[in-house]
Parts: sequence; structure tokens; C-alpha cells
Amino acid sequence: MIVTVQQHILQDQKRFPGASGEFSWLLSGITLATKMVQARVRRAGLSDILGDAGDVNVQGEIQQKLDVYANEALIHCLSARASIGVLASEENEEPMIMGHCSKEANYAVIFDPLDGSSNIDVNVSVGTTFSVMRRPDGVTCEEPQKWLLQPGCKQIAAGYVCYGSSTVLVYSVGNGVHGFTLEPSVGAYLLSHPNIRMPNQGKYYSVNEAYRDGFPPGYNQFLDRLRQGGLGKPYASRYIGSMVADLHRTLLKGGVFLYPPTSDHPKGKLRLLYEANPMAYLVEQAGGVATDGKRRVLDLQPEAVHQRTPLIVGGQVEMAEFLRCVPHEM
Ligand code: P6P
Repeated sequence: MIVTVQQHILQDQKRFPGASGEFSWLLSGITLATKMVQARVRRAGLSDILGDAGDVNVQGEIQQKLDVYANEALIHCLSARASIGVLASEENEEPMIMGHCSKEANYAVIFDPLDGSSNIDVNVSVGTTFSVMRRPDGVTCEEPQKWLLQPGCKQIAAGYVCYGSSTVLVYSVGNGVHGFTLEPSVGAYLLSHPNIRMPNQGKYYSVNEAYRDGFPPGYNQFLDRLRQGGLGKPYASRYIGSMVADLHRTLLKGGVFLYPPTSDHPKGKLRLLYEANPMAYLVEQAGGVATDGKRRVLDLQPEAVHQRTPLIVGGQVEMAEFLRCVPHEM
């Protein structure tokens, strides 16, 4: 049976607080923007023919860097949703307060418009991530930080779009994780991965091993255990270097993904609000575990919109072993 994301959301959104079509309308801003983005991502290699960022192309259009284009598409599409009062983007230093922000604007959307964009030139999958927070009671439109700096457990929805061999949208509103594949000929996201469950154990670990000399104690012991068959069959390694793609594989196939603290990034490289939180929300909804190496990611109290965090996500078996090797406060 063909189910579009709009149909699925309408069935789902009774779980969405204050459901009155708000989430389906909010999510339609993301689906529209990501369809626009994927159309450009698919043509990225043609930019030298069609004009590079800042150039004027043969059609007389000003060419934009893809991440600038993606950011503007998301801001444009989401600003048209009256239920959204605040936007925050990886591309914008400061949060954006919507002009229509008033009492019925109850949601903030935090997003990374094009994660992994440095990979585009070599045709590697990239992604868009998003996280939806509800305005805390008593908070006004003049206090956008208070809408944003909430622990990830307060998210009411989260998801990503992976621009890979196909374009896949994965989201959750708190009752399971569902995946939709874009059918380009009709421009609709069709349900392709209903109720995604993360395997208890996988066969891959995913980490940038170039940094292993700077990992904190216990991490290399954990990785050696996986590699040497400590959890049964020895693991293989898969690392794409594009978080959304690495985490999409980990969600579907199981295993473990790590971006640990490193000597260059002692607080980790990935961003808490719009990379770690949405991914941790989805992983937990799918039955997996997500920590920062000490605590549950979704319990972390953010101090700044662009703060970084280490991120380790995996299935129950791998993460039980990780917690044995690396002491946590959980
Ligand atoms: P490294 C891409 O630049 C990114 O932000 C994530 O998508 C990815 O997981 C990470 O950086 C890769 O970082 O240090 O391994 O190249």
C-alpha cells in the first residue's frame, strides 16, 4: 500500500502535543525544502558548467554554495509556518525570531541544512538534520535561547534527510521511527521503512581511526574488543565521514558509531542541538543507546546553540560493552 509522509503524519500527529494539523504543516515545510535541496545536490557536479557559488550561470541565475542554498530553502519554507516562532541553523550564528512570532507560535526548529557538505565535491552522501522543540511555558518570543537550550529529552520530533543513492527522510514524533524514500517522478516521500528497529547487535564499528591516539581511556580497549572478536564475530569498519550517512547505516544495520573527544576537539566535533540530539532521539526511539561518553545525550543541558559534544550511538550489545570499557555517570 502506498503511504505518503503527509498521510503518515496525519495518522501520527495525534501524538504531537496540541495536535491540530500543526506538525503535519510544520513537517511539510521540511519535506518541501529538502525536495528543493535534493534537486540541487543531484546537479552539484555541474556547478562549473552552470556557474559556481557567486557566479552567474548560463541561465543568468546567481549560483549559491549548496549549503547556503539549503539554508535559505529551509528558512524560507519554515518561516511560512505560523506554528514556528524560532529557527536556529548551523549556518546562522544567532537564532531567528519569526516576524509572526506570537502566542500561537509554539515550536522552534533547529537544523543543519547540509551536514557533510565538504563531501559533495566527491559525490559522497550528505544530509539535513532537524530537531523540534516546544516553547517552554511562560517564555516569550524575545527569549529565543530559552526555546532552544532545552535537553534533548524535551524534543517533540526529530529527523534527517539522507541525500544518498536515493533521498530518504527518517523522522519520529515519539512513537517509533519511520523512513520515507522520495519518488522523484512524482515528488512524494513514500513510506519505505515503517517502524525502524535498530538491531541489538551489528557487524560494523564506525569511527575515524586516524584520531585514535587522542581517544580517552577505554575507547581503544572497546574498539580492540570489537575488532578481535570479543563480542563474537570480529567487526568490520565502515566510516563515510558524513554523519547522516554513517548514522543512517548504523540505525538500519546496527553496530556502533563514535565521534569521541579527540586532541583537536576535546569536546567532540559534532553539534549537540542539531546533530547529536536528533540522532540520539531517533536511536533511542529505535531501541538503541546514545551517550556522550559519560552521560545519556538526551539528558545533557545545553549552554549554547552551537556547542559541540562527543557522540557514541549503537545497539544494546555494543553499548553495554562500551559502558563496561568507559565509565559513565548513567
Ligand atoms: P572527521 C562532516 O564534516 C562532519 O561534520 C560530520 O558529518 C562527520 O561525521 C564528521 O564531520 C567527520 O569528521 O573529523 O572524521 O573528518
